[in-house]
Amino acid sequence: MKKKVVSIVICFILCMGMFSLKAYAAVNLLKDSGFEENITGETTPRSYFVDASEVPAWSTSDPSNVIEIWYCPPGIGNGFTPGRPGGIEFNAHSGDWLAEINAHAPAILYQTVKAAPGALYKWGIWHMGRNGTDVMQVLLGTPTHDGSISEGTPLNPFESGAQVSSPLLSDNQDAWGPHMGYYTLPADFPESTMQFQMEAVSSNGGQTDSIQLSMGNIIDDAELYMIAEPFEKTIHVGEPEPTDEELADLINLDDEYACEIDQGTPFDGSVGRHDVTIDVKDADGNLIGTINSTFIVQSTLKVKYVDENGATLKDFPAVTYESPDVYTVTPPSGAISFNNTEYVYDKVYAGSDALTGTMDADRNVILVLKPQSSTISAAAGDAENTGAELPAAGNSNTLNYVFLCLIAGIALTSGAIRHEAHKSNMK
Ligand SMILES: [Ca+2]
Ligand SMILES: [Ca+2]
Repeated sequence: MKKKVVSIVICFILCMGMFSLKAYAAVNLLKDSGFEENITGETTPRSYFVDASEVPAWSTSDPSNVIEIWYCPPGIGNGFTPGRPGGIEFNAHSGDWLAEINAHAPAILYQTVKAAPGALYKWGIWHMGRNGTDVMQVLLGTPTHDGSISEGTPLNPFESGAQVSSPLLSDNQDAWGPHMGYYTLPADFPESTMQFQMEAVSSNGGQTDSIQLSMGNIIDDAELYMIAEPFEKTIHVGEPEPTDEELADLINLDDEYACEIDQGTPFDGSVGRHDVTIDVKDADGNLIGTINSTFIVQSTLKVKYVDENGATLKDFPAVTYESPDVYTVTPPSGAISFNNTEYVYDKVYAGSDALTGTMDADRNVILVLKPQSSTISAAAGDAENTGAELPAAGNSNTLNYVFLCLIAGIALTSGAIRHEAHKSNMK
């Protein structure tokens, strides 16, 4: 019975640990996604051509800087019936307002948001035809739109970068069409911001002249979510591989998705830098994107002096490695004073790591010092304090440097030496 209680307590603690992971729900990066926050103050069902400043969240490449929005609350008789063939009453998908991509001329309707290179995004839009079947595209990427629009040509306005456009999104005037997709911003994306753009491709059954393009492609409820982002994580050698739940926490994964390390980039936990690819899957298990991230696995070199009874004489600051380098600890060649007694090196302590080896694991090097005979002691001085007895021997500059620092009892935190790149940040 007692065992059972203990098991339940342990399970509870483990479960608490599991649920303590950060819950993360992505937020829409687009402001005023449904055009409700315009400042026109209008309440009559009809269309309005307004300066973009009256729809503050949105921008347009329209030469006149005009955005077209319609006031058309849901419900029969509340909507707006454009004065064109069809006589169809339109209602907003959400709230009271919707927009047409183009006002009087072909243009791009867009927002600029902060860019997170390497991050996985989800975009979404509700779309409807006006006089027939209309076709649009969502474009994501570099904010370098040059303002030139070719009539009716599916555009990639991101001429200067490797960006993405959605498939052609096609809907008639019978119902709102929901559309969504995923996009991973390149890790080397050069800008600090990116744009979410909407473009009319054709109107009313494939017509592409500027008059037709300026009518149709009705939209509402634009969405752009960042659902996962890359990380660089430092861990210690021997720590277990992160669980999928911990990985999800590291990439700030939206709660509705799952992730795992791709089998093509297994994580073996050895000392060094490990780039891993993390597969992100939707609720149905479909791969929707990958996140490239990095684990840095560290090891630690600790050195100490003990006397013949194993009592500590000096404990040196630990040195951290981020690659499996060769280390060498050089014993003191002269006498060292502790508690008014002169000591000299005797041997490596039983159970100590060797004086030299590789940092593919934590290393603890323990040197036994024994009291020096009185005649030698008088001549040797105090090497610890003066540094006068430092040995010249060593297998490389790096190792001499490590030794010097160990003797001086200082942390390895600076210095223009090649070894520095392998050490921890020591924050
Ligand atoms: Ca709306
Ligand atoms: Ca229009």
